[in-house]
Amino acid sequence: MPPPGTARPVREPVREPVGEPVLGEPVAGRRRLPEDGRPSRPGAAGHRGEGAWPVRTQVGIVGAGPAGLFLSHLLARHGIESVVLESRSREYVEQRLRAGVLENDTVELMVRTGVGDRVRREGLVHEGLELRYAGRGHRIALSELTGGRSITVYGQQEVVKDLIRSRLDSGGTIHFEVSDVDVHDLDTGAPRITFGHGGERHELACDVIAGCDGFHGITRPAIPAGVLTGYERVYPFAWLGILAATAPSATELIYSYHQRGFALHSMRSPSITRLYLQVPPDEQIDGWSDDRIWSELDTRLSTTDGFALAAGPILERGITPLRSYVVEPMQYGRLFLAGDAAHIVPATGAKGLNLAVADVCVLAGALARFYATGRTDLLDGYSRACLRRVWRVQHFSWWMTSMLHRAGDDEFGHRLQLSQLDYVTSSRAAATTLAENYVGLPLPLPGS
Ligand code: RFL
Ligand code: PHB
Repeated sequence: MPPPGTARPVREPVREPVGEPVLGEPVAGRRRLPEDGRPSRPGAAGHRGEGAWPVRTQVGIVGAGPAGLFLSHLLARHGIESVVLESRSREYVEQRLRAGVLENDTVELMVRTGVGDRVRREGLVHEGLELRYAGRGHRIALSELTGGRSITVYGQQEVVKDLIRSRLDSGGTIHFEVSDVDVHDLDTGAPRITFGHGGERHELACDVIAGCDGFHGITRPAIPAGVLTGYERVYPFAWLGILAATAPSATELIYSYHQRGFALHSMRSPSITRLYLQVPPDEQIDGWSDDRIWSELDTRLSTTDGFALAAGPILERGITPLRSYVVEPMQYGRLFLAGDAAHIVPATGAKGLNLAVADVCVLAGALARFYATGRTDLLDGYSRACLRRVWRVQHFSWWMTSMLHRAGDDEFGHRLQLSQLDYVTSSRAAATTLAENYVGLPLPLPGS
């Protein structure tokens, strides 16, 4: 077996014999959601104008991040048509630097649904991680503790590239650089999306709208006041993240708790390192020279046995706030929220993208059941089904964040954190709890 952290193949794909319908062609046996008792329209997406703009689809998806793209991909496998509307350019979403850790079943889902070739080839499979404190490292054997499950380090923008290519190659519709997206008639059987492009307004009639437009999107705020309840925790720190052109200094991720604050050593490839530092929430990036960043990382990642951090040219840098947020319910009428549009987790648990994937697995399954049988039970239970996992992941992300960040001069809290770290790194039961959550709870995978 190769050493942990090196690229190696994930299990072989189990492909399902599902045909990909071309957008606009009726699919045999497809049903439409009834529109308030009116007979549903024929199964084809209509087009108008120059023929490039669909005016009708089954599922209108706002946002081409991981949630929207995975949803469109999964729906297509069930023969359900969708149109994805994205405010940014294709280049922008394919370069946006974000997540790096994919759970076991996120990768498995990609592989089993035919978009996993590159993640299997280029992703770095990790079977453990390190918790570092008081100058010493302690390995959490993720795979050994979870019956062989693992995580894969593979950039979010690579997942996005893989999904966009797959959707477009198989005839899917994604419109980039649309403006002024708005959703209407959500509490009727015929919701609509309006948007601008090239100086013209367009309208898309849908059976269902999926709000996959992230935390700052327009779908959640379009729900009438009084329907949703938000639950939030804001942390008194942020992360300063860098991408550096230097080989990782260790084969596994290192989560380090230090008197001066948290630091994280991660990576993107054998020659690119990703590193993070805890900073105050209002920190300005201008105050951080390259030397200051490397020196602070060096201090916070140092060990008594001489760990050496390799420095190199910094390719990108940015500051991200840490926040926990959940909205309940995740549905209003024919609008279903998924991913960051419905919840945010602090990045310490490496969960946001993975949770977005879990939401859209539930939504795709519920829509597939409806279009196949006419039953709405899974759609009606969408929010409840998602929120069970959302709160588990919220707890894990909050717990990792609380254990690993320095909160002012709270000496009592500091000692509690050391005690928790000591427990997690010495008790198999406690380490298993971390490992089980970190590699991710099972997803409803096709072929299982
Ligand atoms: P996204 O990715 O924000 O995508 C939403 C998309 O909607 C578009 N949009 C609109 N489109 C049309 N009309 C509008 N009005 C629109 N408004 C917005 C946006 O342009 C965008 O393309 O949400 P989605 O799909 O729910 O995906 C969520 C993930 O992106 C997010 O949770 C993760 O990046 C979080 N995260 C991590 N997650 C992990 O699972 N593992 C990790 O290791 C991990 N590390 C991280 C992270 C997030 C980070 N930052 C920068 C927030 C590390 C960091 C530093
Ligand atoms: C990353 O590689 O970007 C990364 C890794 C682990 C985290 C968050 C981000 O918890």
